[in-house]
Amino acid sequence: DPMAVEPVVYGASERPPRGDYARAGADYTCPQDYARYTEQDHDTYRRLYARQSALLPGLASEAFIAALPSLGAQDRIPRFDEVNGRLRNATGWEIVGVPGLIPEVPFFTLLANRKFPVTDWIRTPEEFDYIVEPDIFHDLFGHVPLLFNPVFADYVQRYGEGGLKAERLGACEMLSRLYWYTIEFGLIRQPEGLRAYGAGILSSAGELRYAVQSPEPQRLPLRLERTMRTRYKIDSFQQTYFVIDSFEQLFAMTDPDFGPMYERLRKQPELAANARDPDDGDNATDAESYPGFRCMLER
Ligand code: HBI
Ligand code: FE
Repeated sequence: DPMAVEPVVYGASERPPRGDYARAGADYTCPQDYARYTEQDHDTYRRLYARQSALLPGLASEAFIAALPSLGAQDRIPRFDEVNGRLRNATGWEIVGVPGLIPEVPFFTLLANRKFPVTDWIRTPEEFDYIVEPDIFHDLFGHVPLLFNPVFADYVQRYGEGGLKAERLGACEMLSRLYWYTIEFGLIRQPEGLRAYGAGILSSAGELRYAVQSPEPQRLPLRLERTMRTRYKIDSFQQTYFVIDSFEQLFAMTDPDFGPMYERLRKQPELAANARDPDDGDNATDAESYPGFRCMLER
């Protein structure tokens, strides 16, 4: 019974998954049972959307800000089939309901087929400020807008295809770091400065300003091998962020076959989330190199 497979959760967590997986099919998807949402659920979504969208200017990537209105409803939980009407037209993607985190292979399979799994339950009001497991707000507000961007949407599908290969090569953990440091916590350089494009940053009230403006974390140019060696934290702000110049650059990085790289990486030690590596020296993009931060350092 496929439900017997415990869904993967980021990192080593013994917490049982929160969603009701009995509702899901063999591919782990389940219909969005819209009637199940309470007025409180819609109110939670409205308040999360209002707070988060007010934080975006100057911190979120312009591609994200431009695409956000495509989500539609702001004062209640959007209907997936309404979002899909627009999303299919834009990039051929669609969102499907899932009870929560799902195992790697079903997850990669959905992405490879241009289907993004969106958790169908929403956090309680008590969890307004922080929730460890992704809920509908994280998935819908954080992940779905950039699926309207053609280049980023192609990257996510390529990631899914790569994930199925990685699973066969026993390289899921390495590849999941690329997901974590791009799709979840990626930063992009714009002419005006750094901006966030990762869903984990964009759906977080606290981490959005921290990731873009704090001098505390290190920020490094995205390089596949450095990133796939770097472990990540699942329940605190990131200590390292990786920066890209464009979604085209990110997509182009997935051109080569990752097989030989995985072989090289297996022979190299992993790096802690806050590690400094000798090779970083000439690439470190620490606070000084971003004029925006100098003022903070001089304070
Ligand atoms: N499942 N629903 C869902 N959403 C994710 O983002 C997700 C997942 N399962 C596995 C997973 N992410 C990570 O292991 C990726 O790095 C593959
Ligand atoms: Fe996510």
